[in-house]
Amino acid sequence: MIKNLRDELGKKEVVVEAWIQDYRSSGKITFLILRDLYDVYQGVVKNKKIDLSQESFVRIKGYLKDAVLKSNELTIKDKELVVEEIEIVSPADPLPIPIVEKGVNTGLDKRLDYRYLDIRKPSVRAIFRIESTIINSFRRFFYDKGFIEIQPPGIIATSTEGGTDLFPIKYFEKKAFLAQSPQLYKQLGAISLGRVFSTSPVWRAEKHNTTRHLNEIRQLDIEVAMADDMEVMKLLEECIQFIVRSVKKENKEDLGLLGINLVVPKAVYLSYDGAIKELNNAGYSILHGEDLDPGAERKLAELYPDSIIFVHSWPIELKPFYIWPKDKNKGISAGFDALLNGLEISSGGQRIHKPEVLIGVLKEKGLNPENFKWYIDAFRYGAPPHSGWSIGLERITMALLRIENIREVTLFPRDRHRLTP
Ligand code: AMO
Repeated sequence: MIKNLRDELGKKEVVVEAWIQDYRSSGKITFLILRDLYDVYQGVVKNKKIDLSQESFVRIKGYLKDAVLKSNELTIKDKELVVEEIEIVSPADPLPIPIVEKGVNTGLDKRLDYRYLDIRKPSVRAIFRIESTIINSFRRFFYDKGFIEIQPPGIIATSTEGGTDLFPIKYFEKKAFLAQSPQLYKQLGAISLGRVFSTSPVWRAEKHNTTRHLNEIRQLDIEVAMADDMEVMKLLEECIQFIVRSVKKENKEDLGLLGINLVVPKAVYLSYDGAIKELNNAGYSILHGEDLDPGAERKLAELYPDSIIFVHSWPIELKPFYIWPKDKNKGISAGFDALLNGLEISSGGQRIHKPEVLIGVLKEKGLNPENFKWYIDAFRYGAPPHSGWSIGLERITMALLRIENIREVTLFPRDRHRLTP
């Protein structure tokens, strides 16, 4: 385990391990900028010739002249570590990208080529520490409510969200696909286990290359028996508020580093009809029957700042085949989306739990019920009504941290052109 400086505070003689973020020599003195998992601080080497390079990993024996830990944050102004012995544990070759951005910033594409180095930057690491809190607090929220965490399959036989955006794979003598959602399996979990959640990677072969879409994402899903769309929207509201409170509490330093002041969002509930009316009244022209485009999502965020905006009761034709037709005469479904800071972060709804309704909707949507026989049959044995939703992990991270490009919040993004590292 890395010996961080703050673990050693209070001792006369310290042993620390760190990366050499930078160094400069002046006469017989060498100044080191050292970085460990928590802090960046200065080391001073006197009368020693050492072979240094940026980002080499070193072990140092020395003593602190004047380090103080203030509210969990090491103040390094005027504080220094006097180096008595230094061992280069792992030397670094010349760096292909700078770890400290000075003046000109490296382009995102180049940074992603060397992502394993890029994530050494404190501001980049802060993003992934926050993302870790997001997943963890999602888990904690539902685990504490008695939900069961399930592990849905990643290889599937049928499309869940529509047929065109699946990655086909060869599965021995059969054709299979990478899962684009745990959707059908979490439903089967809920109708027998009651209340389930999952965190899983999913793959979508969407060709468009945008700042908000990737081909591999992580989804935080829930599915609840005997709950309707309104009840699971309330759970989503409370879950997001819990996540934000957790990040505020557990990632104070990271948020400070990123300059983000997080506000626990309130919730606003709009029907699809209502949202379309409000948008048009606010001068954003959009037709009834159209999906909300990014501009419409941003406009709603302007109208309701610092809010989770739920848009519910969507037209049946705009929602997937498994969504319950709430009012067939009016053409309204029990599907919803949730927007945060101008971005869709989640969607969900009540599901169809009756085989004959499911067969009808599949046909209406031009899908062949034969391909879904195993799924339809699962509802023939006392399947309770059920509802759920899915949060895109990268999307909620972007929305909370107000980051424009989804690649920034993805450790090793997979997009139309990128498959390495
Ligand atoms: P949907 O397809 O809307 O619904 O996905 C749910 C959430 O996942 C995120 N998301 C994406 N993020 C980045 N790139 C993509 N290509 C991408 N696709 C989706 C979004 C989105 O809101 N099975 C349903 C959910 C349900 O009904 O429970 C589903 O997957 O944040």
